[in-house]
Amino acid sequence: MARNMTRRDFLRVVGAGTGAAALAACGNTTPSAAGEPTEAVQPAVDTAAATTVPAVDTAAATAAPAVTTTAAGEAPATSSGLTLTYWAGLNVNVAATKQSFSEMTCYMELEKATGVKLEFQHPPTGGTQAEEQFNLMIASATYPDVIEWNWLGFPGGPKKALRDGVIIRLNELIDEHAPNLKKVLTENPEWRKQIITDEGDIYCFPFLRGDPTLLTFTGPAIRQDWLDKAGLKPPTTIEEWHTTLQGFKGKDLNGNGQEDESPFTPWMDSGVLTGFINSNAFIGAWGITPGFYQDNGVVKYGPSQPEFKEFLGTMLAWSQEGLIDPDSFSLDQGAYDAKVTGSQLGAYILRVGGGIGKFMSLMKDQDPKFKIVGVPYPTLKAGDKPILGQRDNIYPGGASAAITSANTHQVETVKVLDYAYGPEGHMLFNFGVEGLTYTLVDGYPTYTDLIMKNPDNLPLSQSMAQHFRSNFAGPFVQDKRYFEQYSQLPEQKDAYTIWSQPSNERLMPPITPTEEETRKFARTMTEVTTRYEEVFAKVLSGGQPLETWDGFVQELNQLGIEEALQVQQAALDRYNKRP
Ligand SMILES: [Ca+2]
Repeated sequence: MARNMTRRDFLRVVGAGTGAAALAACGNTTPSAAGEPTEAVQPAVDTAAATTVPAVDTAAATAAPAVTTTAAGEAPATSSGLTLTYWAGLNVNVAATKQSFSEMTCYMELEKATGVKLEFQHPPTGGTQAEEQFNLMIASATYPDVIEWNWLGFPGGPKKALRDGVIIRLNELIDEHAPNLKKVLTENPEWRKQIITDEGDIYCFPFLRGDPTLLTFTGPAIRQDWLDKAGLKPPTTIEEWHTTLQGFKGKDLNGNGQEDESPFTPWMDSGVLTGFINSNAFIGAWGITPGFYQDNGVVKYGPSQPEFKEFLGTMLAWSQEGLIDPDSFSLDQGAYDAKVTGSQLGAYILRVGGGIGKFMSLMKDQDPKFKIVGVPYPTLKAGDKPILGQRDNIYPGGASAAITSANTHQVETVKVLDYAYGPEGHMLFNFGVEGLTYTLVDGYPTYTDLIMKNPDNLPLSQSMAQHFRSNFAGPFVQDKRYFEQYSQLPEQKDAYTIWSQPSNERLMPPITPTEEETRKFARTMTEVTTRYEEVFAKVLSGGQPLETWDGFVQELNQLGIEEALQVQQAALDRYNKRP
């Protein structure tokens, strides 16, 4: 049995919000899961000695931007210039048209504003290559000045990265030289709590989702035009879902004369369990999640709970009635996309951008009636408010910038990184340059046609990524006004609103297990996760009876689930006591 557990696996099994965190970790966020990193620089170089740390918009005044007029990309490290090496995953949307972050408008402007040049080092994109390169870099102990990474996923957590001397503690540096981030953290103590270690150390310039509306982007969705054809209303309870799916069955709702439709699939990304894991949809009706969650401060594991069997039994009944697509056990993304766009599915678990937005735009010419809408997370009782859904943490962990121990220009680096958290940098990294990529309309930063109706016909995710980082994670505070324009369809906006209803108090915050705890946890969970997915799919497909779930719950004990729970509990307790 494989004993190695990747960071992504780790984050996934840890629980809450992990789907997005894991994705963000390697910079490969799907557009919908986007956090978008922005970055900023602050003045620099030869002003290092100065303690002024220009409040954002006074940057020009204080920074003595000697390099300001130098053409971007060629700014030599003059006596007034400084070059910092900066390792970061190259987001796929940037990679579509650029070789490097240095070609992005925001970084060219950052250099102008600060006089500091960032020399980017990007690992190859795709698969686990970024992670492999990261591991090699850490093993070699040869570090660039700055590393963007998901430090929550570092083995042993950020505390270990600090103790091993990979990166440095930033508390004092931020106090003295990063007034913008300091202000952000002071004004938002809950954000601060998420980004520090259990000991209170600050270790990165974090990616922060600056508004609750940016935390939710996955949930149950359904074909509105099928509901209309079948004379049904959007379902709100598990029972209503049952009725609706039955109402879809055998109706030739795609009108091709064949019974080639399936009412529902929970398949997402990589498997039949993943949709539930990514969203907590359906299972949340029973008050539990498919992973670790907390119940008034006590950590529990969903699959061990009696409610899990009830949930699974319900899904099994749907499956046996032909309401769940039997191909759900063998789909891949291509086959799934073909089924959705071929109108062979009536309901799914989708993301706002990468699901509803993607499929609606793919189908808008082909089938103008094709309409997918988000529907509420189902509850057991009519009228109840759903308590569990998908919600990411404000600090999902991904693409946050740490200063390494090899950096000999710590103060200058802190100032550069701090720029993004001030008014000017915030605009630069979320919206780009006024007059070029946005204009202020009644004070609202409105993207120009260069972004929204790109002359080269680039998709929005790519036209944005040529200029700024708002649609992918990075060291800045993400602005909700980006998302308001990114989600162009009313169906996307509505889905967000509907999926944001649950209070999600049972989700886990971004905890940081110690190195020993991580090892212990992985020892158990690597095997648990494999068996869990296997047994779940077998029961749901009718390959083994529902009663065998009881045996699996016992097996969980033998595999050491209690130990994994203790790890989670200890980390949660420490989190709750953070200074
Ligand atoms: Ca048909």
